[in-house]
Amino acid sequence: VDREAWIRALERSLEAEAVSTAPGDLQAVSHDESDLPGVLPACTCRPRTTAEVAAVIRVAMEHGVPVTVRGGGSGLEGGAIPLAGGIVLDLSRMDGVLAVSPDERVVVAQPGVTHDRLNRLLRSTGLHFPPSPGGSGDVATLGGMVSTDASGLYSLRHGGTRRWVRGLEAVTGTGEVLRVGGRVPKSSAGYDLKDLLVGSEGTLGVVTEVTLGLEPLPAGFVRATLAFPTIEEACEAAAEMAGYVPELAAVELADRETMEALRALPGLGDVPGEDLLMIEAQGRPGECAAGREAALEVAAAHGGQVVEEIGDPWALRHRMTRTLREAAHPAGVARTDCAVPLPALARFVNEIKSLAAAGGTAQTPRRAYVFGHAGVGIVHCLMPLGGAGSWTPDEARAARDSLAARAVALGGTVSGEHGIGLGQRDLLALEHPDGIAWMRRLKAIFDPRGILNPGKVL
Ligand code: LAC
Ligand code: ZN
Repeated sequence: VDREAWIRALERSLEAEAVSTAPGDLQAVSHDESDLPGVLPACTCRPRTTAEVAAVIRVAMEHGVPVTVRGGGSGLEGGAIPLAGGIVLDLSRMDGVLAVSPDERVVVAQPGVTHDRLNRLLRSTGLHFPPSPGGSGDVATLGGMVSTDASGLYSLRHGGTRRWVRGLEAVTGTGEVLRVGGRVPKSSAGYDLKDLLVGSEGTLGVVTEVTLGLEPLPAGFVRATLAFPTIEEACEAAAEMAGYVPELAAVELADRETMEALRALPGLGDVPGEDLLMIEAQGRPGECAAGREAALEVAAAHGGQVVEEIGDPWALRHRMTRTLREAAHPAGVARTDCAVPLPALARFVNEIKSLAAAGGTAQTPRRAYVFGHAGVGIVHCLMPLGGAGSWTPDEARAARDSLAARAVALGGTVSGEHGIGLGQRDLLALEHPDGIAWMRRLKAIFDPRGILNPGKVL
């Protein structure tokens, strides 16, 4: 009865067709790209304006209904799963690019614009929004990227989303519209509420508009794939390149197990079965050549050699996450997205391999696929829960916990880029034993009724 009351209130606040309780619509927003179990909400709302978002939040507040915001649904830690039911606020219709200001190198856009679409629209200006979420730029939205401070391949040169956010508009859990930050690249005016909202995964406010800084497209780039005798050598070379070769915009690691899994794909040509680094230098031709040469020199000192026969390394790179997950279908994968300081990278990756080797049998060794953004110390370890080399869920959870603890002990983080969401919630206190209480206090200020994405992050 109560449910009917608040759904009717939503229908009065939005266009009727923007509110749905159709089973197919609920199913579609019940999960993300993680393998965490989905949860059906009671309804979905697809607003077009900030005023409509605020209206939804006010109804939710009045009736104590949980609200889970959803962008492209490409998150990997369950941030968009409507754990407590209630309303899914699907922002995909808020997909307008509101203003581009090339002289200022700024764009203002709604949160539902996808990463790739924004960059396509900007192409004629010669500018772009550099953080790239790897293989999911076609789906990942600006709002979603802001909510996790998403990054990817180019984080070595361009950082994560946070570095590019100038200003935000958000609706808080009180239903108030808040504008934070601004347009200029730098400000010292008071507490930075913008940086608080970036990475808050829909738990403090619903981002309804983003102002982003932009950068000129690189003058050019060169890419190379390098094969190493061992994964330690690959990691050590990555750490050295990231430190000493400033022309490099990306230094990506992929271990031989990952490459073997990709070999099974049709149409990829010769996929080397070795531990690899994939690199990209950006700049003018001379800078690209210098970067490539310096990287090859570092590689050679670690026994690394250029793999000539492989084409564009990113064609392989962009398929890793989805391919490994599909190979473990339907159970899927457990994953880590820890980051460690570069001098500890090889040691950390070795610990992953030792953990994998400590279980399974000689006939059926457990697989731990390792790849990631080695240049910034981010390591994705994917543990299949089904198919070849699988782990039991308990084994995978124990491994994930122990790797997270190691990453923190080494001075790293439990989440380099995917966020805490639901899947990594029990790890946050490891990293922020004191900070977590302050995060709870902030949450209570922005969302006093606890309606925004309950059960996530904290
Ligand atoms: C990647 C995603 C999983 O690096 O972050 O492929
Ligand atoms: Zn990644």
